[in-house]
Amino acid sequence: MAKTVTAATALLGRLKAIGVDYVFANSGTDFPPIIEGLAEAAAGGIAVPQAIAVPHEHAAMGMAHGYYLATGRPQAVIAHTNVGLANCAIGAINAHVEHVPILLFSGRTPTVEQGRFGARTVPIGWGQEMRDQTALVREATKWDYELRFPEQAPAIVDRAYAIATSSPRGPVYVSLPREVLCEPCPADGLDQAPSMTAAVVEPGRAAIARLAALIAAARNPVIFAQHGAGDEAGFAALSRLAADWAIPVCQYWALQLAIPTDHAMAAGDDPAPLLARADLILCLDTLAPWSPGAHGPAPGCVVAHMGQDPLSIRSPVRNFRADLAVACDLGPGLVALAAALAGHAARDAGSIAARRQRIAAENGAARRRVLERAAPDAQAGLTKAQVGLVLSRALEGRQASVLSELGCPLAPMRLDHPRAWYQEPHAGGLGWSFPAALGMQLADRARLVVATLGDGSYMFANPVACHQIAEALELPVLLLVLNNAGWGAVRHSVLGLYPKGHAARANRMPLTDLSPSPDFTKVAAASRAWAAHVENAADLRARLDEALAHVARRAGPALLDIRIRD
Ligand SMILES: Cc1ncc(C[n+]2csc(CCOP(=O)(O)OP(=O)(O)O)c2C)c(N)n1
Repeated sequence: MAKTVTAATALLGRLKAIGVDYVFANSGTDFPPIIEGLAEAAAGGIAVPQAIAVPHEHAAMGMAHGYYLATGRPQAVIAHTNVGLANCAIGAINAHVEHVPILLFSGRTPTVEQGRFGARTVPIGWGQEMRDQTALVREATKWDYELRFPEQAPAIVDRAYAIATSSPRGPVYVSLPREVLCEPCPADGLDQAPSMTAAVVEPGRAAIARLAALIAAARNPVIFAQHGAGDEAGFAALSRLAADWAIPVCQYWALQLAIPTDHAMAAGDDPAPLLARADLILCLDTLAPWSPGAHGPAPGCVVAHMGQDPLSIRSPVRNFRADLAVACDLGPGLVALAAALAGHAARDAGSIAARRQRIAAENGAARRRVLERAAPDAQAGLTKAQVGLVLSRALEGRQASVLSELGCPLAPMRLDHPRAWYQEPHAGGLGWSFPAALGMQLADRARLVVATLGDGSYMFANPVACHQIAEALELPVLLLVLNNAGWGAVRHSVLGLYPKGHAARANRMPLTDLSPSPDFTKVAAASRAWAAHVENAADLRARLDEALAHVARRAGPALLDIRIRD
């Protein structure tokens, strides 16, 4: 008779075989077959991913997100039935909007009340029943399925992985009924290569040629970038083509770095002056390249988009002009574009040189103003920009990744490589940066990973759970909590809509105050992290250097609770 294992064991073994390193899991009564499966695999010599107990599902999703950003390889999250899945929902929303593939699983309360192995045993078996459990995350996933038969497990894993990693990428969800996980599945072939490959869209020759011709003919081309430049090669290609063709690159609400912040063509984060004069705009993977209520391209301006989902097909409403939409990954797309542009002689080399000089002078002056504004002021309290500038200087010469979630702004920082900068997803599901930093650090233990985040974002991250993970997995991330004892972003949003309203005139704005602020150093210390307060500009650099020295010793995480104004 052919050898069998349980469906749970087969699922875990298959995950490992197709390249999943970690299962971030938060277990429950649906987990006996999974936990037994891990033990069965160990006893039977079946390789499985490393299973990590994560004390909150939101953290598990954030870790998978961060791990993918660092490696380009999706990981698995397994949660407890509908309740665990509900806690995964924000992570799924964040990942879906950012095209981050994650293999999300959760148990399904046993279908039957008796008469089958794995049937319901305790009241939650009834309490966790739902008519449509998948509805909790369906809108935030590309594809979903409920495992019906045990022998489907390996093939479903292959299909889930291939779909998640196909363009446009994103999370997928599979629900796992307990009885099915307990049933036998053939063990043969679990270690075979994947049976299905991802469908990835390559840059089309004709579209790239047309884009290159448009750029070569434009008088004032402008590039908007929000998700970096794809990969190392794309990053280098963008820097080169922006310099060669004198094209300013605007990084408005940028989640990743597309061009070094001090590159002569790095045009900061304000779209307005660039939109006013552009006759050609290339949007690189931009969900919302500017704010149409505030400004937009001039009449007659041609707008092109490039990215794995250039029209953002999941958005019901998104009406940015698109004269050309090039579907491809940014890295290969930018390399192809640079090559196509190399075939174009500049229409008028003299005018391009003059344009280059003008743009470089404008960008240089703008950057000097940003740096002046961010210069620490010993009298007034610290600002986020000031912390960013000091952090940037402290990081000079180190290969660091900085995450920002309502944390330090990009503008005053000097960052120059494609893995230098990660901002919170455009979906804005807060509590992202702490666990994402943990995932990045897990993927690359030698790297310096710094998360800068608001005090609100820190609390959204379930910090006790995240510190537990950092200690348990020995992940020496550095956290800078920018503490204004409130939700500044919400306050600013009220002021934006009602600048002279009642709330603006009142001394305290309702629903934005988080005072008294907890002592976050004690939260960190509860898991034996190094932690200190920073009250003013004078102390910041010294404390930062101490914290950096601590994480450099790989002695565990460090946290600075930094008092900021506003
Ligand atoms: C899960 C979630 N809940 C609520 C919000 C709405 N929200 C956006 S910004 C913000 C405040 C964040 O506070 P903090 O991290 O301290 O940064 P600050 O606004 O003070 O700069 C809130 C509550 C959100 N984006 N996500």
